[in-house]
Amino acid sequence: MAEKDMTGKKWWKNAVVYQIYPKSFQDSDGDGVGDIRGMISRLDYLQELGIDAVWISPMYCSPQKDNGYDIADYREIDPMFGTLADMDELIAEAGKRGIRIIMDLVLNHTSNEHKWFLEAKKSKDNPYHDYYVWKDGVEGVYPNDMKATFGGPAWEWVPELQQYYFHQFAVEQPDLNWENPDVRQEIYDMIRWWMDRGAGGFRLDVIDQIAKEPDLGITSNGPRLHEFLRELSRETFQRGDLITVGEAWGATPENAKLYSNPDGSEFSMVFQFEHMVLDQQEGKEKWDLAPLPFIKLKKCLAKWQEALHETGWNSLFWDNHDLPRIVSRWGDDGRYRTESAKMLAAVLHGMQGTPYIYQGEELGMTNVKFTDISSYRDIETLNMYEERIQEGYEKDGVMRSIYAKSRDNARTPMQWNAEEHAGFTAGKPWIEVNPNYTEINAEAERKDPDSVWHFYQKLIRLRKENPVLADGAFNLLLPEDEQIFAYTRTDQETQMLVCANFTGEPASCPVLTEWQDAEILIHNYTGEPTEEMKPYEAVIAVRKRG
Ligand code: TEU
Repeated sequence: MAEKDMTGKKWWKNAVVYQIYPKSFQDSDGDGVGDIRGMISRLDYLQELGIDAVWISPMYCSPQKDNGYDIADYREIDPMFGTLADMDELIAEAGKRGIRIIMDLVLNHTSNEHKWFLEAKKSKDNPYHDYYVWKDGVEGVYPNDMKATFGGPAWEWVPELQQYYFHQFAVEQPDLNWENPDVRQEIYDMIRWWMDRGAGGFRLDVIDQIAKEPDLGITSNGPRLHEFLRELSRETFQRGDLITVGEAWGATPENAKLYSNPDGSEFSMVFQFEHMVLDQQEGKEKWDLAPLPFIKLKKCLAKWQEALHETGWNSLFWDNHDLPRIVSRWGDDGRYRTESAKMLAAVLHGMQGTPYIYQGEELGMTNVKFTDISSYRDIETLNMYEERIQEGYEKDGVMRSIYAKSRDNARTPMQWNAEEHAGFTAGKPWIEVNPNYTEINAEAERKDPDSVWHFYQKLIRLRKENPVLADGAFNLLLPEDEQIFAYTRTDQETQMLVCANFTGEPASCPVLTEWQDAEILIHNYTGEPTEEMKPYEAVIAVRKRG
């Protein structure tokens, strides 16, 4: 795999990444949990789809309180997923198919079962004590009122030490102290170790939260953040030809230019989430649903396109393992499921940046509605349910929030075929399969040339064939239109039009008349597109400039 193409561009600017949530992708041994050998058996599927890299959520040794985002040993694979030898084989087998493996690095916190933490809580003079964030105090009087993302206070009392430790996520996920240079060196060493094993890139979990000053209530974008990131990058990533992506819920267009500085001093790109928090009540939690004015979404995406053009690099995504399924969120998972899934894909893949596809998105997989809370598995969902029921919220309302936003929407098993458990496992799946697997599954979609799957395959190919998709400037058309999402991408020679009806009603789009003579590259309805766009219709067209 060449480091740079002829124009000196980074390879990942033309790449499409696929995300695997290992617990739910493919089980090979019948224990109901996905594993590495299962992944290896599906590499041909991924190659056929045409993707360049796979980001895999954490598979390190972990007590699995947060499905692997609580790491107990960064240099071991959890036996549930396989062995280090399996991992080496996965990297090698993927490599043979031109696919790089992107590892997930959780560097903000470890598991409370990590040996560093077990040592740290033995005594204040233990060499590992300062690996974590502590505060002297008295039992029951919290250092301040900071809350943890998964519920409850962000401080946990350790009676033996008469101290609190700080945790932004679960109690079982103590925060690392990045101020301590030993912590940073241990981390760099571990990353280099994975680079030597052939990791092709890294996704960095909640990376905007590593530089914190909990005393001051600062947990995101702390003053030393970019200093730490530049050191991290220099000591590790810059020694290889990697793709790196930082997860930053607190990213703004301004700091995204630092994270994804074209000089390579930090990462290749960031995940920003501004478009993912628009459908919640301002100042409240994601569970507090609010209708989303489409124009807000469109303007938000356009703003990011314009801001990072030639000054940074976007990552493009609708879904991941923490988010509800896009077709249920902003499409129509009933009557127009296929059309709307394709429309959403076209709008995203037409933009500038590196697209990410979350497992099952290429099938138009939908949210799930388990009627009983006991079918849910996610710590965030379960803690919220408990908390809100105790606070007196009405159960139906809480369930509605779960149906709309629970992370388990994304975590039901991959739907491979119409056989029992969707072909995911021969055993009992750790979380139930979405009952719609008999209709929505990979086998059926691969046989059907008009499926969502084939549409994705085509979009991925388009990105390889049309340099304007990687480089072209973005220009939003019809900014005030309440149904149409239309934009152009323009470079020296070419202009491309992406035009989509974001609603289930017909919509008039005069732009399409102006583009009548252009070549249609992709279209989610049969027949010529006309000014009258059908529900969720989407078109990508191209013409030479002149
Ligand atoms: O997510 C970061 C994060 O902030 C999420 O907890 C987010 O707020 C939540 O999912 C929204 O519902 C990362 C990982 O992607 C997530 O799976 C982990 O649970 C979390 O970090 C802690 O490591």
